[in-house]
Amino acid sequence: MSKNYKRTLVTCALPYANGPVHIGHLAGVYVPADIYVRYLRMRGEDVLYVCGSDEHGVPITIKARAQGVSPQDIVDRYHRIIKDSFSGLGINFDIYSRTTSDVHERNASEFFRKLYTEGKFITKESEQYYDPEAKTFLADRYIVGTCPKCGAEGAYGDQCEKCGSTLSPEELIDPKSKLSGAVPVKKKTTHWYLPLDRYEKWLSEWILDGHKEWRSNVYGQCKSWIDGGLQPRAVSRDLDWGVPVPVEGAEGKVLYVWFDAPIGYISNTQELLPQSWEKWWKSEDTRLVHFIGKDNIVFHCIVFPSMLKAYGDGYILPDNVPANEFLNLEGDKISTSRNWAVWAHEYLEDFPGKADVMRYVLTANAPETKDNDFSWKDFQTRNNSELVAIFGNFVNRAIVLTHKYFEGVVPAAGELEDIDRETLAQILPLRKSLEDNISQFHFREALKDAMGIARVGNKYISDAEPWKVAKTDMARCATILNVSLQICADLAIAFEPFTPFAAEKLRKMLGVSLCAGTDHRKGEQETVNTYREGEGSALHTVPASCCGEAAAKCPDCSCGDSSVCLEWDNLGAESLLPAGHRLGEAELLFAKIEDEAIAAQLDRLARIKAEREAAEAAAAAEEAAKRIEPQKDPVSFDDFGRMDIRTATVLEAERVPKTDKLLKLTIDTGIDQRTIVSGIAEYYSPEEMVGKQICILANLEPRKIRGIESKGMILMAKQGDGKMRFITPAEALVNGAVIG
Ligand code: B3M
Ligand code: ZN
Repeated sequence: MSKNYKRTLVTCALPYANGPVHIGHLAGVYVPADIYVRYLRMRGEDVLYVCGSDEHGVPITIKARAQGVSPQDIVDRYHRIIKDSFSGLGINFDIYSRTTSDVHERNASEFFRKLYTEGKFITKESEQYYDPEAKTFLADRYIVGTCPKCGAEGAYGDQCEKCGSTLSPEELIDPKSKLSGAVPVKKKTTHWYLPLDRYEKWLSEWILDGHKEWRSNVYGQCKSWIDGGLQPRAVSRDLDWGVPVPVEGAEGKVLYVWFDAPIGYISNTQELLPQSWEKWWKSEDTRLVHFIGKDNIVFHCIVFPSMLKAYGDGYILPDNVPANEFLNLEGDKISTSRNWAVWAHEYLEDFPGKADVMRYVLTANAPETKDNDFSWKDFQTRNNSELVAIFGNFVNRAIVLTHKYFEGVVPAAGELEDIDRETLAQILPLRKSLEDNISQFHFREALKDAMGIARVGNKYISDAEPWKVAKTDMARCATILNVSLQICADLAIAFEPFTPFAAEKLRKMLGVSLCAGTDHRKGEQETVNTYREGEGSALHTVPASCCGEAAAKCPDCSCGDSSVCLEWDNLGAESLLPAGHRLGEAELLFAKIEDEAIAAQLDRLARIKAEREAAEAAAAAEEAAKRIEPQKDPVSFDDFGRMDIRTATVLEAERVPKTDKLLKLTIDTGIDQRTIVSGIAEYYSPEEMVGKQICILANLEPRKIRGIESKGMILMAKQGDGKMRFITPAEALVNGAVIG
């Protein structure tokens, strides 16, 4: 950190409560943030970690309409699913609240009212898109059209899901109402705007001059927004779901969701720490870090800071905004609306006890500098070849062999040999690299460093082969296992931020506890070095003094069940586990993932893709069917009069050999029986045609088709989607009836 802060406030983008969270959200925002918070806490930092559901906005009201329920029903359902998903993945915020809370409504209203009263807004009458059928203004996602940036269909009025561009409804090509499908009309309405242009100079100094260290994708997006000239941004909407605009004459208007949601970070903090929240939001001793996805950069780097600047009162600004790019799934963009996602709650059901595996894989593939891809094959490979075969295998051999040869007690090491010293000497550099990488939000690289420790251990025990040495030199075997167990203890520390459940399990096997620093979930209580029961860290409440101890016995540790209390600074130190320390029982750290489990997931996606393609084809066909051929050039009445169109009945029908499209029909024209060859085999089987009364052009000059003389033509109606149907009289007529 560039400055000596006393505490760190970490916020995570508030997920919209219009659906569950998926692996794209986890990879983009929540797993990296959780790694960062766990790591800072282990370094003894005082961290507050807040998030909550974003419960306003049009996506929620659209879903409510579609399901015939209230928006509150939608947010209640998904708030619970999302909150449980985070907990199941070991993403343990100090508070996970919601923007329909009373505290937030009061807070957001007060925030708006202060800016309004102090004249920080401008009001503008403008023409907004209005749905004449649904009789409602079309804000944001109520309107869809073609994205002007990438040409994707179905772009929303505020954002294109395909390319991530932030849009305004006016930019959409061929806009349509999402509610009724009607073409929207423009209607006058008045709204309040935050004049971002007035903050342009200040933003340029604060970001472009002052935060060159921000990630290039974040810095670059801010630069292009600022260089492009900032425009006033609406902070209210004509909607009935949201925080009502708290001023006279604003009936039917609510705060724009992107005005109210970031204030949710402050509201969540106030809910948790009603007395002491301001030290987190209004003290220069607090470092604020926003974890978000790239589609939220402008709101967290331009809009929200401008709001805080306008509000004044000492609000701090983000010190960093490590926004990730997008994660794709099996080579295609993750999409809530297309159900092309791995939903967090479904993953936890399908892979019980494997929260760490997903955390690990999403970090290993994190889209930190560019979009990246998640594949189930890679998920299985990383679990089986890295977590099981290296990390788990190493730990298992070290612990099982200690039980086998030394009754589960850490044996004393004899004189270390070069291989022992060289092996142990690799840990500290890996720790240093891990620390540098996490501090720079390079979590992929940091995970490689942690995995590097496991590789070092695994190679050491494989080369040293204690199971062979035990046959002849038990003292040497003791040294090898002692060294191996020290590296296991290193892993129990290093992996706590990444795979907290496995790290906890490993600590249990090693018979140690962990000092994981402070948390604030208990609200205003005195900050203690709280050890959290069973939420990714088998920890117990201990007096603050405990964490001052190194890995030696922890005299005050109230956990009492462990002679060793690890902390970050023990990573790479000598003899974390003293000789004589008793281990816990050995158990598998990670289990193999079998092909069947992966196949089931790929089948699920294949079904979703097939259903989507069928729906898209049907929609395309429906669209195509409406495409009408332009009328042909005029013909004279005489020209038409020369065509002899008659009714006729099909007597026989058969496919023309070696063709896909031709039927040979024998028909009764009332004049004669004749053969017609017709290209209708794609639309009708021979059986379907026999007995049907059709209309034919009887005096079409005969012609040979595939060696068959065809005398006449069946009249067919063809839609824009290519669908063809023969024409038949409204009721049966005699064959030969003249059609004119
Ligand atoms: N609800 C998340 C999104 O755009 C949005 C974040 C709000 S953070 C204040 O998907
Ligand atoms: Zn686009």
